[in-house]
Amino acid sequence: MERPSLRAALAGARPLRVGWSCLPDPLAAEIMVRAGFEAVLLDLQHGVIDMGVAPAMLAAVRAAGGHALARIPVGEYQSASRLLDWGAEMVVAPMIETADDARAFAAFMKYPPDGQRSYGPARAVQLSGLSADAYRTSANGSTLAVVMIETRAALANLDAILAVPGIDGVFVGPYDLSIALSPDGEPGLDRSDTIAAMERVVRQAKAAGKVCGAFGANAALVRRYLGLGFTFATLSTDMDLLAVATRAAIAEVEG
Ligand code: 3PY
Ligand code: MG
Repeated sequence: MERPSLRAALAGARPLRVGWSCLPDPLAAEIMVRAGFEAVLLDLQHGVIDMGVAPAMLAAVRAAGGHALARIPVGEYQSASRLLDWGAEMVVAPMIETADDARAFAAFMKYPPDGQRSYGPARAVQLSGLSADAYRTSANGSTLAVVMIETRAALANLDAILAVPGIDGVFVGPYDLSIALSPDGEPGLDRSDTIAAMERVVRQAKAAGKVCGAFGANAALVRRYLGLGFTFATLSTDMDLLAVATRAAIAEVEG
């Protein structure tokens, strides 16, 4: 049976299970898929992953049957094209604040006439199983350009950002967003002002017909954010899962 596209999977009956990868290891990313994540996001912003290891990680996730997502460092829009070339199906751009930021990102994500993505997707073609022509003509629609909403400016400019052609969705970073909203720079992942802002993002994104995701630091927050109506919420990180499982295993032995 043909694997559904990421866009179709995101529109499914239940939210996609999405893992978060910081460690630069294809095997670790593959194991997360085999253990139950249907998609894994490679974090090139805060994780240790770089363009040297990302291609092998994207391939490992996809070979195990998962969808491969990636987050670029702040403002490095040219990396978005490279990650698409190596098989990313969604690219997330952090700290987008204005429609101009979103336009600059979208230009690197979409082939002409929609944008200015340069042509060279040999590996993405291989991983897709499509012909080169079929990949080229479907890529603008099948790969997703997702902007992070995590500052006061981004909230203020949200409708203008959502209206930028080529932007397929938004992704809330609740750490940065809550720090930005707090008068004393304190994070608060389920603080009432953070939740109210996230509800607003969901409402506006859905009204614009866009995908909306959020970073979920743990299971309780994932449930909370999905309850607000987010299309998907990523669950923890590989580093945290390893630490949590290690503590639990030691506690089980030692009681
Ligand atoms: C945030 O919460 O600000 C993030 O970017 C998650 O990594
Ligand atoms: Mg952030």
